[in-house]
Amino acid sequence: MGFLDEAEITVVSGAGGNGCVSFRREKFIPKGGPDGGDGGNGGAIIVRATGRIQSLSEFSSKKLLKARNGAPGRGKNQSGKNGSDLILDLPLGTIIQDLDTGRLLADLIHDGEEVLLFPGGRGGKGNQHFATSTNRVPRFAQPGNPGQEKRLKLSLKFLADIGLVGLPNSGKSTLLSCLSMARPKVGGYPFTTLIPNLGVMNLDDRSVVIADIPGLIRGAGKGKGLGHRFLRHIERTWLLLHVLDITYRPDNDLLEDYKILRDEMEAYNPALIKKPELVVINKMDQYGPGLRDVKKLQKELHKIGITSLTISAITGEGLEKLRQTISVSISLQPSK
Ligand SMILES: Nc1nc2c(ncn2[C@@H]2O[C@H](COP(=O)(O)OP(=O)(O)OP(=O)(O)O)[C@@H](O)[C@H]2O)c(=O)[nH]1
Ligand SMILES: [Mg+2]
Repeated sequence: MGFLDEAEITVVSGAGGNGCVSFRREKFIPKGGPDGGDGGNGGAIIVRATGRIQSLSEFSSKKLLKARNGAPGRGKNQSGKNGSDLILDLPLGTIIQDLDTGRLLADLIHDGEEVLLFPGGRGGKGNQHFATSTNRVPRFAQPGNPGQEKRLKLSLKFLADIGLVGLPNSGKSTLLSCLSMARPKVGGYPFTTLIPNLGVMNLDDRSVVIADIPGLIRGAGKGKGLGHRFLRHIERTWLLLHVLDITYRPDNDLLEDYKILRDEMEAYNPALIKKPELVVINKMDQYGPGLRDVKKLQKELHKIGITSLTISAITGEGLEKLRQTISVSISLQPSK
């Protein structure tokens, strides 16, 4: 199944069942009182967050979803059964809006969290409730209330702690596989990653979620490469790892590569470049004559206030230091 992070669906809550008009019929009691039961309530629309799914792809085909109607009441004061609720399991980080008004209905950020979007129609009362001293034979009952129909917009924005950004082929996915159990596709060509990947890193006593997104190039904001829409999945992170490839364009300025990416991030959402960031200079196993002087590069980065680390995601060099540095950043974060 493909990856989908936006979907529009229509949901309908269940109608309430009608109340019943009925009278007791018992031997030796010719005129029994009213005994019509109440209609059951219609099923509600409920959304539930789950960490088991990471895409809205099932909604590419499921566009109309309905809760069940309540059953009508019956004689002998029997109430109709309530209609079952429609529970939509959505990935963590899904934002649910009313498509027509734009109103925010829910933002699912805790695993297992359930939010009732709107209830079903109330069941109607049976005629058992309507007997009075002046009207002992009420021949009417309440109808059930109808269900509601709403168009919803679902938008997924991953709830990751750390985002991996960088030009294509810089080694983001390789790094994700070093830091977590995730095994994203890795390839020696640009745009190997076509959809975002999530991995979980165990660090000290907590789990840190890392998001790896497709590489960005200059002009991504204008649709070049895979565009920049995947940046939404790092919007909720608190730390960015910006991966630079030391072997990339040896005759060129790596600082320039760094800036290209920052400009693209800023154009998408200026808040992105205000996030704490660590620059990770990768592929140091290939470091040698003809490549950019890494010490000088680190000094230049330092001058503009950026901490950088050198690693090789292939040999593992520098990864322990990286984990420690991430751990320090975590301890500086206000607790979640
Ligand atoms: N020599 C060396 N190669 C590396 C290192 N890290 C990654 N690579 C290689 O670089 C290539 C690209 O790696 P990926 O992890 O797919 O890069 P990416 O940044 O995820 O690429 P996109 O998904 O296309 O943006 C692969 O051939 C990797 O094997 C490293 O530390 N040293
Ligand atoms: Mg990749």
